[in-house]
Amino acid sequence: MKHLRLPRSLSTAAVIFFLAAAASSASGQLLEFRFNDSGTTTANAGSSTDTGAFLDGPTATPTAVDLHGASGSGVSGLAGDLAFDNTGTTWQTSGSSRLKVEASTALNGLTSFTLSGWYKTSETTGWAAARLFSKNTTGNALELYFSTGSKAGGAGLNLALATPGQTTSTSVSSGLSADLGLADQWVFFAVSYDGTLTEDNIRFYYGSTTTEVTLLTVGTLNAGTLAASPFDLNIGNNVSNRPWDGYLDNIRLFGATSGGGGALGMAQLESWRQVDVIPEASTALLLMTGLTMLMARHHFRGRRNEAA
Ligand SMILES: [Ca+2]
Ligand SMILES: [Ca+2]
Repeated sequence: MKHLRLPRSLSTAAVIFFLAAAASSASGQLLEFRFNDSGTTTANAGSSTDTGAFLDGPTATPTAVDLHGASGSGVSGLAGDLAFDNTGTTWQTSGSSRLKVEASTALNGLTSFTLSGWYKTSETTGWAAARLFSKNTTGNALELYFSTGSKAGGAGLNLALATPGQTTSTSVSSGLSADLGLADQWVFFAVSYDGTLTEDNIRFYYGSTTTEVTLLTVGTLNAGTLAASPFDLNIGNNVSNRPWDGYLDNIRLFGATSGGGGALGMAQLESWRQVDVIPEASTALLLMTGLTMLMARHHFRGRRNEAA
């Protein structure tokens, strides 16, 4: 009978470290909205103190609303997985409902970051100008929005950032992509920014529930470190009239205040995609992998002791 042979360097401590590292993959994860709760607010599972509130109506006098979708409306489709349902809006013409992160501090001082999440809509046209993320629309400090979009023509995402000293932002486009424009199914999106680099520092990615994360476009936006900003971060709209007319789920911000580590790579993003698609299976697989390594380690030690 053949036995699994493991390198001598593999210790139980290393296995435990592996499990701990896997479990703490949330490091640098500042915002995470999964929407699997209820009411007019929603929990932020990230490390920042920011909180999310669903609002509708005029900026000065908004109304608290519950924009949780039904059970099973989330990316996994499992019972208990809810999405942010913003379908009550109409593209660009009406609807101010949004997830408001009041006076968000999560983006302040970041040298690198990644915005990621999932969107889904049955609407086939009119995506242009819809906001996924919007902070400080007056100066367009940071926005991620559709530059164009329709089921037939594909869609493009724009990341806009205000560089230091500018009053208006500069934007970079993902270009037109059929994969970003899929209607009636969940689309995984991510855009990373590495402010420690002055060129080729923006990357747009996409994926789906059945397609692995793929790099779509590399671009340049020389904006350096993000300035501290007292403004609200709105998700799924700007302040009032650029709604994403559809569903959103598992909205995340990763970031670092020094270095480029906040700009996640394709493999890291693919791990998150897999966790989102089959959360239970991913957790079970992780635990099984760890247990198998531990059992193999103890078996190997047992064989060594027999041979000694
Ligand atoms: Ca969810
Ligand atoms: Ca609608």
